[in-house]
Amino acid sequence: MSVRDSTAGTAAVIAIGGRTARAAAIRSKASISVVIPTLDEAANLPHVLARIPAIVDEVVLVDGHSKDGTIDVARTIRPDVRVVLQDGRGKGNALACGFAAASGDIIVMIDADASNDPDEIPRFVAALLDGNDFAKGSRFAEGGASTDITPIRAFGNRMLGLAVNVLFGTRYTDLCYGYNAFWRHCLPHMHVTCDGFEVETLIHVRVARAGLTVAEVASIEHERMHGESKLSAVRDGQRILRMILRERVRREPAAKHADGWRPSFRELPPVAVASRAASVRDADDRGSHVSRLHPPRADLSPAG
Ligand SMILES: Nc1nc2c(ncn2[C@@H]2O[C@H](COP(=O)(O)OP(=O)(O)OP(=O)(O)O)[C@@H](O)[C@H]2O)c(=O)[nH]1
Ligand SMILES: [Mg+2]
Repeated sequence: MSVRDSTAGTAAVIAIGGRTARAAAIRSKASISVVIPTLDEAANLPHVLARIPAIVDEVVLVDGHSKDGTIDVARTIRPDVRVVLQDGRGKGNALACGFAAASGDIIVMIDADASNDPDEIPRFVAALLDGNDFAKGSRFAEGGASTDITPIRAFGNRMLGLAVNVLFGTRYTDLCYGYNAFWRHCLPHMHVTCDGFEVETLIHVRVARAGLTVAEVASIEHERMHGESKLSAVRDGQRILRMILRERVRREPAAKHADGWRPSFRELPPVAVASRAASVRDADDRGSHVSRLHPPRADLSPAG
């Protein structure tokens, strides 16, 4: 099925409830990773992490060198969170790093500002288990909504979405939305190489060009809970438009170059290792002999 047919299944996808999705996910044994990009989201993160449903196997937080204690907050609420430091700048680079680090069969991308509801994850997963390659969140599909988007952004999103639909033969109802899920096999086709907020557009265009099956999943976006948006409607709108035009003239499939490229992210050691090393260090500092009874101190610097 081509992407042109993809939204035909929207109603069915929307109708699948959380319990059905959970049961199906358990039956399918597909593992699920959630990738969350963060830049100074310490105040919002608790509202996101605490609501991640139990069907999720792994949470990968990709931090852009936050200065507000985002990583500490994440580890306090969810000690098993994997913390990755992005190797460049921007949301696009953060997601590329998170996708490279994620181990799940299914990968869900969700914002950290509490505007996306983690309770919707089972419905995205259900769309994938239903046979689709990519589950694309939409605030404008039937059942979707947003109390966050401003009129100017809604207009820009609509115009850019129209351009993509005309140029790539898609039927997307919402182009610039960061809540999506996909099977791992989509990654080479997405081949995320951009830095900024044009990342969702790049993904949706490349997925369409690769002929993958996309189902839109109605989603309700809430206002960012705390802090400031990092997006600028004019600057990022222009970046998105340039990206659409670049993709339109690109001849080769994105996947052709995907093999030799991987972002060089760094992952912090897990909390258990860090705290064990800290206790050994404390013991050293007190002049105790504990350090001789334990393995050498773990390297607390980020793993390469
Ligand atoms: N790691 C990382 N995350 C980022 C960066 N820029 C934005 N983010 C995260 O990407 C997500 C979306 O960013 P927002 O600033 O909320 O952008 P937006 O959702 O388009 O804008 P609003 O609707 O106004 O909130 C949030 O979780 C941010 O913390 C970055 O440079 N690095
Ligand atoms: Mg936001």
